[in-house]
Amino acid sequence: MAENSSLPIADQVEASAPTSYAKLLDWVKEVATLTEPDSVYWVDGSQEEYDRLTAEMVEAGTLVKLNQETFPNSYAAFSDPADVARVEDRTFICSENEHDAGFTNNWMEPSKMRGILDDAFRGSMRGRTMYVIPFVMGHLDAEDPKFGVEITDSAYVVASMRIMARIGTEVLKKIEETEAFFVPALHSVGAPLEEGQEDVAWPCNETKWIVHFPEERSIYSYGSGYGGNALLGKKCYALRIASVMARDEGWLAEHMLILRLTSPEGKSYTISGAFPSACGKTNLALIDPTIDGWKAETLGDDITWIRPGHDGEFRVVNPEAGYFGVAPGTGWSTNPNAMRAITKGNSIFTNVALTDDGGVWWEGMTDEVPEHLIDWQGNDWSPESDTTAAHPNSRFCTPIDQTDMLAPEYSEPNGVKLDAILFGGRRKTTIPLVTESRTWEDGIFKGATLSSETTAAATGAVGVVRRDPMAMLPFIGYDAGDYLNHWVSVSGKVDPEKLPRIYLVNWFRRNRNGGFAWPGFGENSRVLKWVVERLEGKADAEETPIGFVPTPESLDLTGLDLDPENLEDALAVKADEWADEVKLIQEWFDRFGDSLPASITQELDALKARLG
Ligand code: GTP
Ligand code: SPV
Ligand code: MN
Repeated sequence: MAENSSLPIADQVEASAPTSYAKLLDWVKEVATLTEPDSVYWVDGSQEEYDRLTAEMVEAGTLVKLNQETFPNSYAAFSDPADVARVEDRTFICSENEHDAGFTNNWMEPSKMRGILDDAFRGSMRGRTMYVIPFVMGHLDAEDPKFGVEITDSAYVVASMRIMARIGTEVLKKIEETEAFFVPALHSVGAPLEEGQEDVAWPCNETKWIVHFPEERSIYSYGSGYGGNALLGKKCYALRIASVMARDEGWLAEHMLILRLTSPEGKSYTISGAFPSACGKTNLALIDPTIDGWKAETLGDDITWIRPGHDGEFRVVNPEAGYFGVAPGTGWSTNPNAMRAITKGNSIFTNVALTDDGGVWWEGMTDEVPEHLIDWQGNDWSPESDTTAAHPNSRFCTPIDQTDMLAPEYSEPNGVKLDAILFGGRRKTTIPLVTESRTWEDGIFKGATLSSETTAAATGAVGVVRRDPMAMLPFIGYDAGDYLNHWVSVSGKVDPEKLPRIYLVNWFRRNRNGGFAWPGFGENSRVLKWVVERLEGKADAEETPIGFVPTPESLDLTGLDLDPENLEDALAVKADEWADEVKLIQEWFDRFGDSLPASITQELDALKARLG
């Protein structure tokens, strides 16, 4: 804590800062002067510090300490019921020119937005501690480490950031030594405490602002304490701001998992997958293959940075250090690898339910439903209750290095060669279980037209089909047409022979009776096997107007009790559904105006011609 509190806050910062790096010091002083915290604390990232902060939060009622035997060193937090997900309608890209934000983003003139933010942040940390968190996305010893400093008045954010990113003293030292650029990321829950006012367990503000200035590469987040709104290294930096850096520097920042798959012959492949929020990334990243002899290892579950390597290949790296995973549906039968990582401890759960023995529970965790729980809103709950015990967007926050199946390549600062990309969404109809792109250009087209039914990961209606290009709709930090052009141009930096093959997948298609046509989860390994065998030139496929779809015999279904009707429904390419789909794609493309790459519109023309 800053000593000598009779001094103005900026002088306190000057006197107590563990750095003399002027760029950083000046910004911290400026923010402290604006937000007027009681004190300023520089986060070192140590275990002692984490233990102290979590103990303080238990004392304050923000965290509940869980049963130390079943969930060692773990805590549960419960948010304000109005602060449970990303707020896309309050998220802004404030580029100098409106065009540069594109039609997929909210935009406001930067000077006007700065005025609004100045007013919001003025005095917003009164009565609170201001924490300064130096962090790096990716490895500290990467060729080009990407630094950030988050200032926040939330200890929950500090503790969560320690799980999600590499933070603290080592990072600060490196920023200082190399006089590095860092993304200034300012966060406040927007709930100043007046003299004598008592705090609440989850302070936040009804008004929320999640704002990015892409040219300056800065982030301002106000009013929310939740996930992607507040842990600014994640979606705000590693996707929105990083996508702009990537555009300018010739790489890609993507909303993708990364999985290593090794065949029984011992050949390894790296596969990344872009699925919209709550559409299966974490589950696939932690897959437990149901087919003999195939080994899966995790590299990342949410964000992937793809860079052209030195040998004409694309290389992928996971810039994060933890999971912020959807709890419901993560269970011992569907995702035992996630459950093993979570129950090793050191986790923070948000908006899950509490069991009577001091543990946590959520829908789908166990087949047996507990007789009594305290639900995420603090009410008694029983299986007869007509609400869910855990919020549908409740989350576990767990260090990735607790994963038994973590790939050794996770510690490679400059990543591994990428062999295949999956684009996937949640579609009840139309999109087959898996389709191989005809060409790289067709693959970009498939990414550009990706669509999915909306989920609880963001506020707003659930279950509405929307286009979600490369699963990046809420995360592209600039014009969507420019983004697709960038995908086309970055491909030119890679040896055409070494471009990954692109697949469209859909685990969520319904059968003729309305149930899931495909069992999903571990059984998706059968699809991955087909993908690898296609890369190796071994698996059969049927050529359809939309691309190559497995013949029923080419999928390994050994030991799977799958009704042939289900398989047929999962793989069908239906002319009437595609006639409707093409119209929707055309409407989607019309929204881009003339910023869509010509190669992508050509793909649509070619698809129409093939469909006849
Ligand atoms: P974010 O972390 O929000 O980006 O989500 P995510 O893409 O990591 O999704 P996640 O793996 O957490 O899955 C979201 C929901 O989809 C969970 O409720 C899962 O149980 C469910 N799910 C995941 N994979 C499958 C699958 O193969 N089939 C079916 N039917 N459901 C799945
Ligand atoms: C998502 O919504 O894609 C998430 C959760 O991974 S959040 O961190 O809130 O963005
Ligand atoms: Mn996830």
